[in-house]
Amino acid sequence: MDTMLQTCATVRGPLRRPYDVEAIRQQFPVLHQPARGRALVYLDNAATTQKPRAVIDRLQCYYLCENANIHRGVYALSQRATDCFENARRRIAHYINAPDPRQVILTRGTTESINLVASSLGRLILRPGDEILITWMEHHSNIVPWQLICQQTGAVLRVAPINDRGELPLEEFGRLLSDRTRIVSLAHLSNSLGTINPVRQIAAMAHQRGAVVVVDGAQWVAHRKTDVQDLDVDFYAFSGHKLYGPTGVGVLYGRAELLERMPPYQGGGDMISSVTFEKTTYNELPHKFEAGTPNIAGAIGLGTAVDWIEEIGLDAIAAHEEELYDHATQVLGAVPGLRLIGTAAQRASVLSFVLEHIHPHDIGTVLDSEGLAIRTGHHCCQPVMERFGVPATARVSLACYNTTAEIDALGAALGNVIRMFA
Ligand code: 7TS
Repeated sequence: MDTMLQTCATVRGPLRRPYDVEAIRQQFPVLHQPARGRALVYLDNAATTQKPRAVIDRLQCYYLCENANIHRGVYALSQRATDCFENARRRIAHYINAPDPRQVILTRGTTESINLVASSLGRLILRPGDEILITWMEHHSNIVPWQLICQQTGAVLRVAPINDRGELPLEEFGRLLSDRTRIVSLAHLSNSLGTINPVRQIAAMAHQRGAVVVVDGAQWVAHRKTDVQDLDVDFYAFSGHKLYGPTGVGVLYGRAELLERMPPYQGGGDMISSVTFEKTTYNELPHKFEAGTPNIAGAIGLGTAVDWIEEIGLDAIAAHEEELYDHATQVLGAVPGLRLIGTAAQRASVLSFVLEHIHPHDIGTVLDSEGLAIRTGHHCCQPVMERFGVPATARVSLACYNTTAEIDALGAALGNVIRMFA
């Protein structure tokens, strides 16, 4: 047991400076297995990232020596699990520069975080005829929850258009903001186009009209620094699994005054202060929004994931990924008949494309036969596909462990696709 506990204390990854992509790759066991008889080239990081050994070990360690339910046991094991869980919350709060860990609600992921705001804030502030403004580039999980609350409250969903490069023109966005706009919700980084939205500027515009600003940070948080105070947004949602952490855990950061006023999202254990059949009073933040036993191991694993990222340094990761992105843009640009979908001046991490006369699923299938994992389809952004007049795209998305050699392998494989379908 002593050895196990010792292991638990030392699961963090070693410092790597300067950027040593091979050393980083060594920390990802899944990357070192063959795919279709070749070396796996994993380029579907927008769907989910792989997990470093530090995170996998931390999960194992939790179940080996710390597992107990939290916030309720007087015994040592439960107190230890509670400490680990709350410590993870503090590390996550630090990662996004939240002023107080009480403003970090642990959810199942981005989808649940957005549903929580839509349902709870929506019930608090929306009246018939009020407006919610989203953008044309949103993931379905930043569209459908707002449609649901519109149906329940009589509010109206407005959609800001995007241009042919996949950017959000701010003049048009500004024209759609009105005195009826109560909520503005948008992606920080688009999962289908790679567009980076000027969130701070948009938040300032929305706040001038008195609207609450919700940001879907699912694709942003693993690639660039996130400072929710500097962005001055009211809510910020993301998923652990796109951040080198476990699945089934995510975050909703919220402004304290709003979270205090909002009604609970779900009822159950841990979210109450007292219950009688006549009246229930609710627990304080963040527990008011965390009904039932949470994903304890997942949250602890996410705490380790953000530590792991901070040890490498997000600036170093961003610089590496920018280099890769430029290289990928060149490699894809040299493929005959390839059209990039999403050419915003500010973009990162995601490259979506179509090839003349070849269906994206065929591209994906041929690439898979050569060991390359990319995503093909609508990426849960059907309105984006409609906007660009394509049924689907092929999408390459980057992470800290990808290499220029992998991008070259992609270029060669796309050459094979073209030869095969010529
Ligand atoms: N928002 C954005 C911008 C996303 O990219 C995704 C997932 C979500 C929300 C939902 O996240 P979840 O963790 O709650 O599922 N995007 C993708 C993708 O691009 N491919 O697979 C999932």
